[in-house]
Amino acid sequence: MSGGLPPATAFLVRQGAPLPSIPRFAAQGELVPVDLVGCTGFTAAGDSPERAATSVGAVQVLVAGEFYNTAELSGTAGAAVGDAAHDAEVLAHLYEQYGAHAFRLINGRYAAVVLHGEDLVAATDHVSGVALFVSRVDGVLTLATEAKALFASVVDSSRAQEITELPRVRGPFAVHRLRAGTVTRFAPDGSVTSIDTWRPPEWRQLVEESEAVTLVRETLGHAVRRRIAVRDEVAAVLSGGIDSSTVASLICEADSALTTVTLGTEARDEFAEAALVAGHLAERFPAVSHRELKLSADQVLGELARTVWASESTDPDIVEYLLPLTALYRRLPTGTPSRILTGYGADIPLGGMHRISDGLGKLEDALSRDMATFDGLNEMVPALSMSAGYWTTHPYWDRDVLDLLTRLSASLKLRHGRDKWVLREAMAPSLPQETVARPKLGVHEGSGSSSALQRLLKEYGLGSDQRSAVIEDLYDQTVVAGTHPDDIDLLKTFERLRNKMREDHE
Ligand code: IOT
Ligand code: MG
Repeated sequence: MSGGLPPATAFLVRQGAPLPSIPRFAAQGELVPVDLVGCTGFTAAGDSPERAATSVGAVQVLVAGEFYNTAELSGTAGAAVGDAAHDAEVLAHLYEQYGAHAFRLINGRYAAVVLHGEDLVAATDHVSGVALFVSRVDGVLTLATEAKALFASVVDSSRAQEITELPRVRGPFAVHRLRAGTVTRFAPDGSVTSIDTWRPPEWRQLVEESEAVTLVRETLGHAVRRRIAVRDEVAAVLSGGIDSSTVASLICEADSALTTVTLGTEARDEFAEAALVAGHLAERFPAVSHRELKLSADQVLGELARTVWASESTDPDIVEYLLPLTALYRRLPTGTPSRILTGYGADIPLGGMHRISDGLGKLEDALSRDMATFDGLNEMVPALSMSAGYWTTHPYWDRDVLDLLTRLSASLKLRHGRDKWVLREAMAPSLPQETVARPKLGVHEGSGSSSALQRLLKEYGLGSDQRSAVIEDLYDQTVVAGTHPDDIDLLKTFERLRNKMREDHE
């Protein structure tokens, strides 16, 4: 990962048959033909996309994204894995030994396709950190990391076949999503079978306060270190809240140079809170540089179509969270390192989005619900930042971290009147007291993007329950019909929906 990006961050591959056109991904980068026998396809948008496809013996593999536990894997799986030059080769060697169970060993942020004998096997990591989609037309499978590339690859949609074993994504014909933490095998007779590779733990581990605090700090520190890997410079998107400040601090402790960037608008910003953290870190670690990016709330809102296009998400809350981040990635100052660590995802296993007053049972309800429903929301897909040329990675959703945080008892998350207590306590020695004690402010609140969207809806006479209609309409335009977000007129979209609503009422 010399330049900061994985070899490839997007691919499309089809069994045998030629593609009607070269795919277009939201992830930006040079397209390279996939070099696998019996397939056509392209990889894109990485440091060395040609390295994303490889074969070892009779096993051919294609990988987008990266693995984080190759050091541990070589200890378990032997010299061939240890000597592998890149992740695709690691997977090929693992697959030779373990078959589809290879995916149970890997901790990463990736989507992969394996061709072995007559079988095609497809998988994404434990949380679908890189999403993967599949279509079947006249029995021929096409797989891609972005659904839009599949919608564009089907010439005659009447021939698209339903794959009943897999969830379908929104659209006029069958395009399916591979499940998180699952390996799916497509046999030549059309049968589709899956094995689980990860499930959120349901049990709760009872550990002492101090042991929990140490575990959290060590596990997170390790996840951050393996996301830096080489001592290159990295960036962190910093709100000055406990989640991203923790990541920034652990990056510094791993001896990496760090650029922090904070977004604010005229409506609201967290500049003071973020500057406090960056200043505190810079006292101990001189290789910290901090930047503030100020946009208007309208500029942020102007990224709505791009956010939907890149994330392919239709969940209105998720799109609201991702909106300011999309705006930020797109306008990062030149010279920002191409590898960005974020604090995204911390609030899910730690219950940060829920009210303290609700108590432990309700907190567990919320945790179970969130851990059971994230798949398909696409909140961490790489296209979001790769559409601006940056690779993001999320230490809180590292497999080991997520596993640990989920199974810690709720009483460690909600304790002494504090939310996310165990994380705050773990970081108390490293961060300003004010940061450790800071209550949560969501990214959508801190940037004013929620209120800007509400304002626009109101202006067009649309209720806040119409958020979904707006987002689905943008999805249909960009993901299904393939219109580039720069060619979408957001106000016209609102106008059209207003007119449609009026007609429906008449
Ligand atoms: P929030 O936790 O506020 O932000 C997520 C990350 O975005 C932060 O950790 C930080 O790295 C970055 N960020 C936030 N604000 C700024 C800013 N002003 N400037 C620069 N970077 C910033 C929503 C949320 O509240 O985000 N995300 C939750 C919940 C996800 C819900 N998903 C689900 N239920 N499946 C989260 O856990 O991150
Ligand atoms: Mg957070």
